[in-house]
Amino acid sequence: RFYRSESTHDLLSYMDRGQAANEENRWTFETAWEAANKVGGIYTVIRSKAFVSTEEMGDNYCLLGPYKETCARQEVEEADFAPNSPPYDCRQCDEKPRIQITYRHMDSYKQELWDTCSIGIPHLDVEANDAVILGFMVAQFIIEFRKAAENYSDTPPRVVAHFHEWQAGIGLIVLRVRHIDVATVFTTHATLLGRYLCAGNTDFYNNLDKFSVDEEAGKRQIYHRYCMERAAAHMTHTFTTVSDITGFEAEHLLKRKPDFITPNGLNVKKFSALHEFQNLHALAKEKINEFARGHFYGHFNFDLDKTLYFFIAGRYEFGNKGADIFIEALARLNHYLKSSGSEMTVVAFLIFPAKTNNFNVESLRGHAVTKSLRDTIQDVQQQIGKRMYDICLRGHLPDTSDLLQKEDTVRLKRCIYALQRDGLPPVTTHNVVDDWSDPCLNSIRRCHLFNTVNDKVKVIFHPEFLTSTNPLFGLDYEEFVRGCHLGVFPSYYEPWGYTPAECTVMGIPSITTNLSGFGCFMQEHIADPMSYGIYVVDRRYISLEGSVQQLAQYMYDFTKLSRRQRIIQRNRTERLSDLLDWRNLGIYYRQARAEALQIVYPDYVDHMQIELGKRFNYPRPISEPPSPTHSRATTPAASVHGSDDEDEVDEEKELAELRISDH
Ligand code: G6P
Ligand code: 1S3
Repeated sequence: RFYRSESTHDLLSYMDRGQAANEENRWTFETAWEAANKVGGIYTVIRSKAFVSTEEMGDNYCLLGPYKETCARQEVEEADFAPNSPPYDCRQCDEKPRIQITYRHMDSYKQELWDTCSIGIPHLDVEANDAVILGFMVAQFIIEFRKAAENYSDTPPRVVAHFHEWQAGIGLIVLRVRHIDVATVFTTHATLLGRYLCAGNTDFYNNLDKFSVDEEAGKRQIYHRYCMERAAAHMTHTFTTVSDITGFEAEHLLKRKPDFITPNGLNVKKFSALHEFQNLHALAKEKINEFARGHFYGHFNFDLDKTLYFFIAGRYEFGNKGADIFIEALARLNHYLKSSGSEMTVVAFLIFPAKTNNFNVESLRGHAVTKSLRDTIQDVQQQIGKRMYDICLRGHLPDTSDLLQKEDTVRLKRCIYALQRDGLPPVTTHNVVDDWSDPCLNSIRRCHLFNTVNDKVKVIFHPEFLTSTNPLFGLDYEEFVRGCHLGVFPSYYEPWGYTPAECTVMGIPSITTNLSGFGCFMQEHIADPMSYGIYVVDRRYISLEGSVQQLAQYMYDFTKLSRRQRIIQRNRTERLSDLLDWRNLGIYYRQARAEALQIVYPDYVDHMQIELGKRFNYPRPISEPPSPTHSRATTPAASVHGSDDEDEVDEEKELAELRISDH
């Protein structure tokens, strides 16, 4: 049900930078705990959507969130309100904004919640207390703002207050119980109970209609949070979730079916030349190669030209994010590669933030010794160059013995000795706190993935998110993703799943599941996701063992692709970016707001009626699929666009454009 207009121009025509909104005195306030505060996926939703939100609403769009000093320093440009001009200055009475009245009102806030909604919030739940403070401050701000907006124009103000997830839900509840004349939207990105139930080995999807929700919430001591979430979902004018699968979950666990599905988009960067993102892949991969040289020093017996980088990343929810089946499938992949005599090596990264005591010495040492070798070689190279120059100037051809002198050999020997090590290359880059109970490390141990020279699959657990200041990689997350070959995200609980979506817009193939919002969305809109580099593991209709086998097989098939096939596949993956662009997907949020406005202000007319419900389908790619035929579950290779001959020509064009040599 993805809407796509005939031309981007039509689609963007309502994006007038707030002109219409300003004339109509229409405002949007969006509130999230993760606004400019990086915790998880909602941060990405808010941040990546900001561009289209302001393109549509201009200055009439405002984001609200908790003030976190360190995040604010990095994320927010402070600015003063321009005097006597909108946006309205709510500081009329005091020097400081009035909304700064905080914790001392906690008891009265909680009393109000109890009196109006019978929600009792225990004293010791800090996260819930923060949610109460944020909620009341936001509500108070919007109430003040609304009053001020009445004097601004002859047109009465139309305010949409949009709240994300339970932590922001109190703001919505307060506006509703105080009967404030604003239209409300509530979006849930995951349900509290769903996340807890899935993390606890429950057969979640087959029992969704059977859970006794109050009891389950009570058992997990989250009953009050659950009440906050459920009250917000019921009191809002329009309720949305990020995917059909979460909609289904909400219907059973929150007892309200969403009015809209608001799929998550990204702010897609378009390159002017097709091969530009391919070049970026090669550049970033070289940096990962450098990391691999350092990490595996002393056991570096594999060819980087025949090495593939796979990775999993996300919030550290071991089972929910599918790290359990990833490690299990890696062990099988190791076996397949060994027993088939494959030339390929796979280095698999697991990036999940966990508690650590910094980098471990072995990892740092590896990078120090390889750096020292590199520096020595550079120095020797320079010396050889000088010597060669002098000899040639004297009219002779240099002899190799004149060039490499004894002292150079000694220096190089010393470096080579330093490259010897007693133990194996570590499976983690950090000292993990309580590493005996860490689920990733335990699973790696159980599967015997110890990075021996005989292993064709090497694993590296990096228990920290990547930043460009990281001393081991020197890459930020985006660059790292570009340099990898395959993202593997076999989640069990994943309302949307930004990680595979990010891979897609960067042209990196990925593995997802039919239990993730993203995976289902792709299956719905693409005729043959696999030929676009989107592999969907079945975690819904087959056994756990079946899913592990399927995942291992997908990864194994991927290792059999030639470089040429990988390049073609990356091109195809990148072609899907439009599907995930907020310029296209932002429309759903817009519709959810329009509907809320129409409920509260029946005379409100949305002048830009946009038809939702048009289904856009990506056909099979125009050329032969890059996957080995036996791995392809369903599709014959036939083209939907023309004859096979034409397809071949297109494929040739594609390759010619890339100017690659076939390996
Ligand atoms: C990009 C570059 C090519 C390079 C290739 C490596 O396509 O433009 O020059 O050969 O990446 O691909 P691989 O899948 O082996 O990392
Ligand atoms: C949630 O964040 P998470 O990683 O805890 O919200 C994200 C944004 O909607 C979504 O992509 C993800 O699946 C959810 O799980």
